[in-house]
Amino acid sequence: MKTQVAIIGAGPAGLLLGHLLRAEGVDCVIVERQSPEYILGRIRAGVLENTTTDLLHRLGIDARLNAEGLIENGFCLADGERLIRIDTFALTGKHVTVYGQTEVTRDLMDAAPARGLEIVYDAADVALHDVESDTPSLTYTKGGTTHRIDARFIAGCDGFHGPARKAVPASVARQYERVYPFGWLGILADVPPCHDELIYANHERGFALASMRSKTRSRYYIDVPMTERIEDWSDDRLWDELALRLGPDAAAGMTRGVALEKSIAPLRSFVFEPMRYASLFLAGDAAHIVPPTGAKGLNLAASDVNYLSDALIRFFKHSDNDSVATYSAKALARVWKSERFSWSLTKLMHRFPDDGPFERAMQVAELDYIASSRAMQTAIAENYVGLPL
Ligand code: RFL
Ligand code: PHB
Repeated sequence: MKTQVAIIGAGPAGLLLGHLLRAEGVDCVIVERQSPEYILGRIRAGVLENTTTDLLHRLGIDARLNAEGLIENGFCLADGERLIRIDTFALTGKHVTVYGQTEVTRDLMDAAPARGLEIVYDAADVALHDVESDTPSLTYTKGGTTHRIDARFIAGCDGFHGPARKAVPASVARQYERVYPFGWLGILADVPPCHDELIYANHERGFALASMRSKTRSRYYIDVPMTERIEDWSDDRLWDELALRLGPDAAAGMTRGVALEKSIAPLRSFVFEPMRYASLFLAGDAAHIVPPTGAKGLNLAASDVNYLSDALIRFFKHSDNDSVATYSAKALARVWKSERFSWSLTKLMHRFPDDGPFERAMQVAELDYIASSRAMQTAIAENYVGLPL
């Protein structure tokens, strides 16, 4: 098979890129290792910036988003007894939308056939070839047969563990990484949220987050050492811990329910440079990871793809090489700002095992400053709603 852009991965980055290219008549095909059912079983992000929802509106894949997305005009930072509200709308004129990554993915997958976006699921052994040339290709196996796709470009939208990043030679690659000494234990349940806005809590017992997917479905997290086993966390134990960490007011509003999903995710900051090598582009988690504090992971994938689709459309429709050449620098400038925000909110809201009284005093001082300063609140709010593209 021959195409213009071969995309690896049908996560949010790959699906959005595929739709944006098809909308402008650029040929592409997505090759995905998993089945559709597996992809739709993954529970991940829940908060979308305007930059992300704008892409869905532009594509016209927004009927369910418009009907079911919850507009959030603010969120809260809790520190023991105190609740600091960041009024993002008053401070920036912008809001975020609560609409799960699973739903975004479902909408993009459902819209694909009618828009001529081909997705090959269950593709095993995906391998990249000749990425340093103008004639790269992909091979994969399916149903016992090896298939080959020749393309002008390959887009690696294959997440943190995919093969694309590994095709960039070590001699040109730079990697930056921080692994945090805890993970997030998450629970999803069909119960109303405890509060109408998200609450990030830094309690002496540890971090907690009260989030939601809808008015009837809640998502909560606590931080735990990565040595914890999910089997040791019964639903009751987790609800008890959440109630303590979120504080009495949130606990009073909390409805307990059976876990639909419960899992522990590691926390990591990671950046890979450059995001383009010859005919290969990287986008989303393939190139960078943020800790989930601040909900930037999915939104960064969407902003990468916004730049990348623009560059590829200019290349194919207007014979313009410049945007292709500047993609990596442009995307990385925004990536690093999101890395900084996610890292700083993680540091502010978690109790690190090696922290002593000084580090704790710094957290208290920073939260005091945030509580009393509109300038500090504005800085947090503009990062939370998403920095301009
Ligand atoms: P994805 O979503 O990981 O999609 C990559 C796709 O590539 C496929 N793939 C391959 N396909 C073919 N051949 C191979 N060899 C392949 N290897 C992998 C995978 O099957 C997959 O379908 O990356 P993408 O598109 O860049 O999107 C990024 C977001 O998914 C990610 O940033 C966020 O979900 C991160 N994240 C969260 N972000 C938030 O903003 N808020 C959250 O609450 C939040 N929770 C999470 C998360 C990520 C998690 N992970 C990675 C396990 C919770 C978890 C558990
Ligand atoms: C979620 O709802 O899953 C969520 C919300 C905000 C975050 C991380 C995760 O910062």
